[in-house]
Amino acid sequence: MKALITGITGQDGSYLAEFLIAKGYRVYGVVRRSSTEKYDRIAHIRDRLVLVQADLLDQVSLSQALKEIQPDEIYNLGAQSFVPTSWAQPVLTAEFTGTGVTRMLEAIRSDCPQARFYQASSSEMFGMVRETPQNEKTPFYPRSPYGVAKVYGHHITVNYRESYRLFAVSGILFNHESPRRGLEFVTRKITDAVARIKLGLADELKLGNLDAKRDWGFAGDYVKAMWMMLQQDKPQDYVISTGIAHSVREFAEIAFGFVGLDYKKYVKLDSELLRPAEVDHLLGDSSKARSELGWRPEVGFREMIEMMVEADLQRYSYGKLMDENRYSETKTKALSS
Ligand code: NAP
Ligand code: G4F
Repeated sequence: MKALITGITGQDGSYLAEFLIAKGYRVYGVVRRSSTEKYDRIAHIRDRLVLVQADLLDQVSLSQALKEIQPDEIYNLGAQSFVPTSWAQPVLTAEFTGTGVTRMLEAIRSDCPQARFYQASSSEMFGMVRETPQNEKTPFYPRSPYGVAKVYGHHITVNYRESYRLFAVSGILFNHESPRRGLEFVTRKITDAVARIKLGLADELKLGNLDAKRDWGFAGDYVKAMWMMLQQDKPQDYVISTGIAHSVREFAEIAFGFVGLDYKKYVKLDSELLRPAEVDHLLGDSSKARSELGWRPEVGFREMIEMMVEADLQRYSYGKLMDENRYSETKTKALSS
């Protein structure tokens, strides 16, 4: 089996590539041209991947890639995925995250219509939620240019399925995190700061809305659901979530608490980090995925936070000491004091 992944250099792309390689797939990853390569997240599997240059902004490059590779499965994870940037770059976000989906679907339609297609939709589409919890039938009310672009990507996927009978599905995934999460997202921003503060490299953390609530899961669990959706007899859309929401404040409390610190002493509120329109509370109902796909999350909230803090502590300890023995000693000290 051949799978093509856009966004392979991102958090989800790297976990999905690992998962598919372990299943025996030949994995092709779309990368865009850049003056410096940023392949950190896939460095450990680089020799088991085939990287192809293409861009969601460029129809010709997508068609060429599909024509040559003829993948059985296509996972469209590429996007401008950071919500605040979508206010600063609304048109580019619409192109990457919205119209890019149509370019990919058009390439599939003309160059490999038999391929199964997964679109990375988002709980951000629910925005100012119409009901709680949110399921596959909950109406959308996006609150950012990113959310609007994802709604477009979602509907065009459904439309191409219905218009051209493509096997095209949309996974509506709630927030999912990991040690590979980008440093600008709130979870990783917190765990990174906890590590730096614990090791004496920083003394405060500026955050925006501490009361926002998200249904946070572990990225490694969520990429399995993407694959499961493409193994079904019929193409359908699924919500993927844990069914439990926590606030940013609770996340910070657990992350700081894990290394014996009180978040209240370090977290400073910065009004510059508040958003023009906020999504206050997301909570997903993934019962359809649980009953039809047999999917369920395996890593819990606290376990995931601890994994992220540990990884950031290791990263900074290693960079600071550059010595294997002293490194593990410091890590143990940091965790036990
Ligand atoms: P991420 O870490 O920000 O990765 C985004 C990926 O998209 C990167 O590989 C990036 O490549 C690539 N990309 C950006 N613009 C592109 C373009 N024009 N052409 C081709 N590739 C492009 O995002 P993630 O957290 O892994 O999320 C994966 C997908 O799921 C995204 O579509 C995101 O919107 C969606 N999603 C994420 C979550 C979540 O909680 N993580 C929840 C719901 C939905 P570069 O390395 O070159 O920048
Ligand atoms: O971590 P965030 O930036 O993630 P957000 O906006 O929920 O978006 C993520 O999840 C979506 C799924 O619902 C994805 F589609 C999207 O691609 C992305 O992966 O912010 C989470 C919450 C927000 O309410 C924000 O206002 O945390 C709040 N927050 C408070 N202080 C902060 C900060 N967010 C960031 N990034 N930085 C802060 O300092």
